[in-house]
Amino acid sequence: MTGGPITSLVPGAIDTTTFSGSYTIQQSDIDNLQVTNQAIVTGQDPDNNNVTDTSDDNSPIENDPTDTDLPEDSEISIIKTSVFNDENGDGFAQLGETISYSFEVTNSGATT
Ligand SMILES: [Ca+2]
Ligand SMILES: [Ca+2]
Ligand SMILES: [Ca+2]
Repeated sequence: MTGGPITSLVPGAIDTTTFSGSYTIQQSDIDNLQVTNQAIVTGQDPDNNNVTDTSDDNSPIENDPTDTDLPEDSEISIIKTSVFNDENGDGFAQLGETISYSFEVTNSGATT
């Protein structure tokens, strides 16, 4: 976060420009499909006593965290390949000979 401090705020004044910030989304956030956090503000009254508040998402009198929903991107894919095992080496398939299968599974989405 950058900005501040706010040098003075008269009664009724609202400051929306001094502070700003960003957060870099982590894999755990993508897996949770949400980022939740809060800010705390501290000011000094005329007697230099601290006055403080914990942020709310929509009200000056509540203290709910700010939730940011992240769009889900979950995808998976599989490729299956096969090899004929010509176990007697004669170039033909006989009863009892086998086919081996291999599987390549890929997480092609953004969530774990
Ligand atoms: Ca609220
Ligand atoms: Ca609050
Ligand atoms: Ca054979």
